[in-house]
Amino acid sequence: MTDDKNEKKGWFSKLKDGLKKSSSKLTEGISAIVTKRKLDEDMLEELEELLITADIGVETASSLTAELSKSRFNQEISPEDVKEFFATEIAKKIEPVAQELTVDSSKHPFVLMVVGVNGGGKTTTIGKLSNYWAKQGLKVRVVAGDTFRAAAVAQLETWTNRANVPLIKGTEQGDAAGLVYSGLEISKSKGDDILIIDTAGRLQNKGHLMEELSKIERVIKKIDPEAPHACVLVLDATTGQNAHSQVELFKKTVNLTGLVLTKLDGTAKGGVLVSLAQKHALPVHAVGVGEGIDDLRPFNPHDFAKGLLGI
Ligand SMILES: Nc1nc2c(ncn2[C@@H]2O[C@H](COP(=O)(O)OP(=O)(O)OP(=O)(O)O)[C@@H](O)[C@H]2O)c(=O)[nH]1
Ligand SMILES: [Mg+2]
Repeated sequence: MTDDKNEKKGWFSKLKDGLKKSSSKLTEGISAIVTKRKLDEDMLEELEELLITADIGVETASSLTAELSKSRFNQEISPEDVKEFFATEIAKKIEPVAQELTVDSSKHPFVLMVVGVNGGGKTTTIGKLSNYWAKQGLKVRVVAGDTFRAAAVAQLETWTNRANVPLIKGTEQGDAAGLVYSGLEISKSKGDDILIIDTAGRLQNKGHLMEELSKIERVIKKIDPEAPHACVLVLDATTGQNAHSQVELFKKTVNLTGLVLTKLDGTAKGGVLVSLAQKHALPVHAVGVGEGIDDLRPFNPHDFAKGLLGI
């Protein structure tokens, strides 16, 4: 998740490429709508519909077009002007939620729990984060709290091996909360900086798995009442508006502190990040733009908004 200047350009083009499916829908739409020279009611209405179909959310879409109307109604306008205007306004809207996941160094360890539905990208994100923090010289350890799915531990181990961080494993189908409890004890005794807890993917209809999550949270608190210090929900951007119900669902079970949005490469639904930011006011820590170990980056609202509008 580095963000230094040399890498900045490469990273931006990667984000822009990733968002191409989302942005081409918007830019082609804008070019098709903004054909007349002066901004009128019809154009505004069509632009609003276009923004809604790009998953930006109804409220945000109408507020963006209202602002455009206020500043440019009946004035000459080009598709480029509209793109620039939307990119600037979107960046302003999402700026408040862009907060990097910071590790509180006074905690030993800083406990990070990672939750989400099946296949959202939890394990992959943990692999990327472990690597990032380990490279910074922090002592990272991971607990394979997904004891539910057979191949889960092996998959996680591939990542922790790559990142060169230790992994705590239990038995298949074993008690996840028990494993997390002993994992945290070990981590404390070793003086780790960070303990990351992977969990099994779960859906609403799997009540026992949701209950298991709150149990994990409870056993962590027995050792450290302030932990977990962060509980991040990993959301797959390709699910579009469905992401909202996932946030609501997990909020009910655990104390969510932030979001990571994965698979922004190759989705036409990247706009959902804007409506998520508006609706839930949860920090967006990072975005995933690929399956590689370096394909997780801090969420930069300006880059994202530009990428979304294909600028
Ligand atoms: N293209 C792309 N693929 C990703 C990204 N993040 C994760 N994936 C892929 O998504 C798939 C699922 O990722 P996992 O990390 O296994 O997801 P999970 O949430 O741990 O899944 P479960 O443990 O089954 O709940 C894998 O094939 C990953 O390589 C991303 O940012 N971009
Ligand atoms: Mg997993």
